[in-house]
Parts: sequence; structure tokens; C-alpha cells
Amino acid sequence: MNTLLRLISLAGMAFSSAAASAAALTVQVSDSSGKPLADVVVTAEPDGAAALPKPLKPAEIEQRGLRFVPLVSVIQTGSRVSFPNNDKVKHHIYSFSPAKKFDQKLYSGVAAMPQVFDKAGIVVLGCNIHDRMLAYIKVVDTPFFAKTDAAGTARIELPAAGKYTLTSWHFNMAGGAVEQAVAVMAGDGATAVSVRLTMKPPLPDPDAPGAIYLHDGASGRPGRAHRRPVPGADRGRAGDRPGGDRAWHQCQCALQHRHGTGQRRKSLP
Ligand SMILES: [Cu+2]
Repeated sequence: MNTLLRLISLAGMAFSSAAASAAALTVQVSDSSGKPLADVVVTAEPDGAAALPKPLKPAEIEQRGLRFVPLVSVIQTGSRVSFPNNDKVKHHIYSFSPAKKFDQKLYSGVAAMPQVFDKAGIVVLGCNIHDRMLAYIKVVDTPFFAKTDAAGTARIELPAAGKYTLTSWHFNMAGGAVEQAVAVMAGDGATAVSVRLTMKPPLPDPDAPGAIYLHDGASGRPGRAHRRPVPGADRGRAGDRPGGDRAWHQCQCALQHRHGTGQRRKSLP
């Protein structure tokens, strides 16, 4: 066989073996009433497998419009996450979660150092200034993961058919993550699995009228009570007030609020 033919033949073998071993899992997640659930983290772990590959794709959680985007991230253990601030105001992000504790003082732009998440678990991010800001990072020990879209579906690409443990987790589900055994088939089509999760009552929408997420200077009346500046404090530049984000950086409430307690300022002044 001449060299060219040998190369073509080898390429053909590599292609057919890749095609034979590749497999995929599609997961459809809904709540107990059948409504599709977005932002569910699904992972697949092969049964009895040796060490899993660690592609360790770096992730990014930006701050935009006084929110963390995305709300939910899933990364493999050891991955690095950066936190660019694309807002005009500064943020002070933190996590008290056992899987990753960190604290990044007021910063803007991309000044925040990327963080390495080296422990599997759930990390809840907050901002010390803007209470409504919340995000979840699910740190997992497998490279085979995905997150459901608005239709409640997710697709996980897998290296091979076989037995896997599928784990589904949503930040507002009742109880812990749900595990189930799945036999992933070889062949062209993905193996389809549906999952139902029991949810807690929905979290309040910080943008809903009357919501008591009082730090949002732009969302209306409830916040207004909290935009009074602290006497003697630096009030920021005049152009940033009133109703600007900067205004309530100096508010009494921001200083008094206890973060991470779930207390939403029931004692209005
Ligand atoms: Cu903030």
C-alpha cells in the first residue's frame, strides 16, 4: 500500500471508530406539573470509569445590569472562572459556600482575579452591595455536563455508549440533586431521558412590583426609602443621583443589611 492510500485508510478507520464510540444523552426536565424547567444542571458520570478527562474550559460570569450573567453555571472541578464587571458601578462579590469561599472587594472592569474552583459542590455568589444579585455555580467532577434551556432540554455529548449515572440539580429544587441510572445507546440518535423535579415555591422576582429587594434604586417605591444617603458619607458624583446605582452605595440600608441571611429588610425605617 502506498503512503497516500495508507493515510486515507487510517483516516477512515479513525473516523469510523470515532463515529462508533460517540454517544449522546438528551435530557428533558420538567417540574411535577410537567412544566419545562430551565437552568437545570445535568451531569453524566460513566459507571466504573477510570479518571475522567479534564478539559477545564474557563468560564465567565459577568456583571451586567446589576445581575450576574448567567444565573447558573456548571464547571468541572479545577476550572477557572473570571468575573468581568460590565456595569458602571462597582461590585463586591463573595461566596460563603463551603465548596469555595472568596471575597473580591469593590472593583470595576476586569480587575477581579479569576478564581479556581477546586472542590465539587454548589457555590452561591452574592454581591455585598447589591443584595438582589445572586448566581449559582455547580462544580462537578465530570466533563460531561449541560444545562437545560428554556424548553427544559439539555444535551450531553459522551465518549461512548454504556451505563451512566445522570444527576439533575436545580437551585430551587426541594431536597438534593436527583440521580438515576441511564443506559446510553450507541448509534446515530441520542438516548432520550426525561426527569421530573419537585420544586420549592418560586423565589420572589426582584423586579416584581412591591418586591422587597430594596437595594434596587431603579425598581420603584420600595427601594426609594433606602436611597437616603448616610450623613457625612461620600454621596458619589451628582450626576449619578437620584435613582442611580451609585446612590445607594452610600445608603444606610446597604451598610446595615446582613448579607446571606435571607432577611430582606423587613424593618423599613
Ligand atoms: Cu454589586
